Amino acid sequence: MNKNLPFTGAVLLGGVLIVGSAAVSFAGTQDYEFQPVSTNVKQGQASLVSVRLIDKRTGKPVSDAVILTTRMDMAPEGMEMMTTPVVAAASTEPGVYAFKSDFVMAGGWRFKLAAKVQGEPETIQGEVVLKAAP
Ligand SMILES: [Cu+2]
Repeated sequence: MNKNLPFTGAVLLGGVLIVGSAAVSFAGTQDYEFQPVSTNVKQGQASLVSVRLIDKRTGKPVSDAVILTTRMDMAPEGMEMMTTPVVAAASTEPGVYAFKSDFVMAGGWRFKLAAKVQGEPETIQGEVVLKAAP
């Protein structure tokens, strides 16, 4: 029995290490959330879309994020392959990230974002669902 103890200890230690590092990164990105300023957007060219990035621990907006990637598609309507370009636009207030996009079809659009936040090693991922109408 004694001979098995060191082996058991090593396995336990390995398990703790893996669980520990996963918990740390998971907790970090979970602390942030993208929220639509408004879910309603205007159908047509160059429509404005604004999302707020908040730190859920404080409820405060995060103003120093760098948006890495964006994707706009019609997944909510079963048209995931239907995408439209997104370009950055002037922000209206700290913690709000503004974009322009061409909503060529009315209905539900999914806006996916990835961002880097100061002090957070993991990339923040999020998505919001918008409704385009004339
Ligand atoms: Cu469509």
